[in-house]
Amino acid sequence: MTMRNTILTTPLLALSLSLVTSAAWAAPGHGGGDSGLTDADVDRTITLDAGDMWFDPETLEMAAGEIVKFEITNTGNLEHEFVIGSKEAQEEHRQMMLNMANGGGHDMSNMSHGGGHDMASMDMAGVTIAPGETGTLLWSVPDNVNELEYACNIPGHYESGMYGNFSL
Ligand SMILES: [Cu+2]
Repeated sequence: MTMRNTILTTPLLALSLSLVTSAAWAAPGHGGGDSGLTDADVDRTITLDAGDMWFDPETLEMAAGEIVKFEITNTGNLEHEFVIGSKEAQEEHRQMMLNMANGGGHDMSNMSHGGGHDMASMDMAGVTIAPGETGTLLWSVPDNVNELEYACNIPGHYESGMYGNFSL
């Protein structure tokens, strides 16, 4: 009896674990990477173009503490994402995207990934943008913004040069 239970529950457990993992990337959000921010808080609006394997501009000058609104227009023919995070976090996210590409769909229209031991460098915010669409993201600029980058982590895109840097 116990043997049978063990055999039956193992695949279910594996399934629910994978659901939890992708749910962490699908948004507790209402419209921004930092929950609680609204348009009324915005100090500056920054517009970017996302093309097929590039961002324009490739460098953004930021001021720590300001609240910015990114408006990213996808002028390409492919889906892209605009994700902010440390190089390490981006790499981790790319790995996750690869795994998801092999394992089914994902909804990252708006994600916020907290946790980990180093909150400042692990925190990520991002938006996924369909071709021809404009995505928006509200973000409070951290002190270490110059250590972060923005990137598209859809498999192959970052490797083709689809990322940019922040300067202070
Ligand atoms: Cu892309």
